[in-house]
Amino acid sequence: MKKINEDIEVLRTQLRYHNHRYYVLDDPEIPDAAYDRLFRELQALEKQHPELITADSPTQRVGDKPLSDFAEIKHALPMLSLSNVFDDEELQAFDKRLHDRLKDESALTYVAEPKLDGLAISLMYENGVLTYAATRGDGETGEDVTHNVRTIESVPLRLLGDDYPATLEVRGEIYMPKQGFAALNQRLEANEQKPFVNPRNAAAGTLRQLDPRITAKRPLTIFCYAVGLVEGGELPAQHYDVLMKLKDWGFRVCPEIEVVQGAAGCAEYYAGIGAKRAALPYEIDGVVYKVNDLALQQQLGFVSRAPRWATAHKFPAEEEITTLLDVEFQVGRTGALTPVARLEPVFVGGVTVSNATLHNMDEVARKDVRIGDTVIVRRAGDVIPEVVKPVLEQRPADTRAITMLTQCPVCASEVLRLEDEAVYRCTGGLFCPAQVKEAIKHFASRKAMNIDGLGDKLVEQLFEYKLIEHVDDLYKLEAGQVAELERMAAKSAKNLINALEDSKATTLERFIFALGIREVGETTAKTLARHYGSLENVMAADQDSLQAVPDVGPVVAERVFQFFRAEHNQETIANLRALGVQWADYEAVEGADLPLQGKTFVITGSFSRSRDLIKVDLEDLGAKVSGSVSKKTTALIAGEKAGSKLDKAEKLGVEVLGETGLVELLSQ
Ligand code: I6G
Repeated sequence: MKKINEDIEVLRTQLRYHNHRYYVLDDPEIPDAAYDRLFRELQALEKQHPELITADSPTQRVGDKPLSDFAEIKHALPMLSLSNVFDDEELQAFDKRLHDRLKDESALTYVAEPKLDGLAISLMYENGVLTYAATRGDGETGEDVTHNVRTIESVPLRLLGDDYPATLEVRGEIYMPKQGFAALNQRLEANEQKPFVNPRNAAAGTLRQLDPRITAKRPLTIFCYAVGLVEGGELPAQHYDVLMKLKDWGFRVCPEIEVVQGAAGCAEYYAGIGAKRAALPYEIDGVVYKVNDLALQQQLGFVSRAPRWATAHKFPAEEEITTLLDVEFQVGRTGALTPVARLEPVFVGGVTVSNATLHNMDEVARKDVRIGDTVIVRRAGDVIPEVVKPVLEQRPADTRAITMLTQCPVCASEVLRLEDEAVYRCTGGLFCPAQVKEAIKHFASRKAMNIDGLGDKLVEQLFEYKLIEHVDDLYKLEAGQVAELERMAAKSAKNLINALEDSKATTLERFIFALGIREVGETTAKTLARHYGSLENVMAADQDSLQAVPDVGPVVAERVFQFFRAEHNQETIANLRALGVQWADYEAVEGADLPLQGKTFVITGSFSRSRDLIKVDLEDLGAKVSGSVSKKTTALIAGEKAGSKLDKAEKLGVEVLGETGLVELLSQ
């Protein structure tokens, strides 16, 4: 029996170690299959000897019975809230208050951390074993959510090391990563269940599940940020060192945390995290600054249930309410008319917004928006501001319906909606200055001719002063003319002429993409270039030939065919070539298909090299690389830590290749 108990403990220690590597450090040491083997071995031993099962065993994360209710837990120490600052001035005032109170002029050292948009949690450990987990509740008393928190793999059931205090309360934020949130909502929608509005609600809803088996299936995780009650042990004297200690004991601590100096250091951190915000894998709503020195924290104390030594610097709200004053229509490159809301200016997402897109008329109808409505406007990150919906409860009596125009607002040509399209279009084509201007912007853009320095504003000016009327006019520009424009001078004009000159040496796929043929994006342009080898071949292709190109359907074939039949397009192309635009042709691969032609792959997880490079390799062999798994997927290329895409591939019976399989595929 002693031997069995020892074997069980060895397995538990190994499993805890690998769990920590995988869920906390994001750095697994062994493959999933090896972990599963250890896990099953432990399960088998515990099944034979149920009397040896302990609550902190890695097998005991999911209970098997739903609860009927949540019990209440009185916090050992109150869970406080944080004061807020909303701008630099308030941040300076916060810092000054601390200096005044401490009667010390020298810069304070702060720990700056992202403020997660999740749920505050208190985790209590006695002798290194998790005894309960409670929500914040009213700060004095929270709800006992131990059964659910135990299912979160990144919450240790037993602490690592041996220098933790006998009683240790750890506080942190439970949250749902953005990717897991998207996958969960997809799953809910596929099962005709209501999706969650945002990751915070999803995390809250999941944590307040009475059935831990449901929680266990949802991708919750934690960042720990402070300790509460500590008895029977010593902690370091600086907050940052406490966080590092928490890491040693097996807790997940946010990797973005930094030690900064003074209010200036805080402000710099805030700007840095703001710039990174959209790319972070989790939602944050601001940053938190805390005085690093715990003795100073104690000296500063608390005021009205919030610590004086910490504050949250909130990001500006991403949604605001304002009035929709009018709607105008913007004409795009393909003639599509986009309804644009003119708004009572409102400060949202850090800028003043007076225009927001309404996308198209179907969206206008779906959202039931009218001129005069009070509307919710959203601006998140660098995304174009949009009207989310009207506040129907505040609709005035005299609102007006938004109606489509019958004539283009720029060239007065007729506006039509084709049967199979969601948008209305101006029928003016290249007669419409708005469409030509947008076509030139597209031609100059990074993924097309990549004309450095020729941004939208400059195109607007060149157009306004009639220096260009068609794309080929760009290559007739002279430095002297350009230097006359607003915000331009001799040097910037010369740079533009040089950039135009550089852009003349291009590739066939870039040139095809730059032409702005409807429905021909980067990928189709590349496919056409590789398939036909030369522009002459693409121009001469009939619709049957075009439809035989992988991923070119009847609509794209028709667009490409018609584009090259139009005389003005032929003329523009001839002019561009005469002005020096050139590329190297490919060997046409028509008929002799590339080895992976017609096959579609999805790449997920992490590999020994970047996914972009793998994509390029596959595409060079003629494959298509898609973002989502479907029945049509040839195979899923799954690296380490593949998530929901792997589940979906397995469910649909799609072949799955690991990194070795990929290497074999490419070498074949
Ligand atoms: O609500 C909170 C979020 C994040 C906090 C907090 C925090 O630190 C990163 N820290 C404290 C001390 C409190 N609330 C009270």
